[in-house]
Amino acid sequence: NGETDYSEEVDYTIIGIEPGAGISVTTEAAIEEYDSLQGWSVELSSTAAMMTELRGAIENEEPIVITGWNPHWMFAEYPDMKYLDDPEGIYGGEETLNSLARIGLEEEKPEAYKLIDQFEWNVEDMEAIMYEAEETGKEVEEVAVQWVEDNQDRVAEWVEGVEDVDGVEIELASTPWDSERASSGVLKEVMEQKGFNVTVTELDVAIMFESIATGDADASLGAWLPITHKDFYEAHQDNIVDLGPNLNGAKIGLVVPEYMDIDSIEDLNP
Ligand code: PBE
Repeated sequence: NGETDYSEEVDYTIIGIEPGAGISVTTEAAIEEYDSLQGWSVELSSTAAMMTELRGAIENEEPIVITGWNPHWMFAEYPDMKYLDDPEGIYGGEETLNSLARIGLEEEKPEAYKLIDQFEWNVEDMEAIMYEAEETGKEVEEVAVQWVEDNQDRVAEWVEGVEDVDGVEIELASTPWDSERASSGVLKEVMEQKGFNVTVTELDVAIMFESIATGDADASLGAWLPITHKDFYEAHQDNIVDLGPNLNGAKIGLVVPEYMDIDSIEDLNP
């Protein structure tokens, strides 16, 4: 139907990220499901390596297929990219980033529970932090602290009705992506201003969920639902408290540069 067949040019390879990521699991499912991805594989390494390959491809106007998502700075840095249509719905539609708490947190540390439950922001907030860190070379956590200072009106809504505490320890389980460095960094700063003593630990997604379920960690902001972390969520949902979305409008999928004249995953090997 007129589209270019890029499969040989990209060597039947999707450029992916860390093996522990939800999007890596989802991409394996897409390869199983789509006829157009028969014989394809996903090259798993790291987000940084994927971004390096993307940069090289775009500089040379070569075809490339990556695993992409929002919130991230990739679309600010490379605005001429598009998500491929996903008629089978493997990657789902709009995702939310949900906050999770361990069972018992509400009773044992009610002020922490209340604050975490009240924390919510949006894609633009998170991407602003991620993009500034990328552009300036500053740590995401450092930019997050500045964001809290600059957005005290927003912060006021999260801490409404939350009493100050004196050094209550909080273990936040996070994952190793800038999106969660941003949210955890913001929440840590806000909680510390209320007197909490917050530790953020970056874990594989599977371990993040497990640590909330076992009670090793108090809470996490990094559950991508309903699709990206479906398997992990379903494995642990009876042993975690889902506080609902802290961010709406997230998305994952296969992403290509605009100069590739295809629109759908089904066009990858027409
Ligand atoms: N991500 C970013 C992660 C979660 C945060 C979409 C790359 C994933 O598990 O796929």
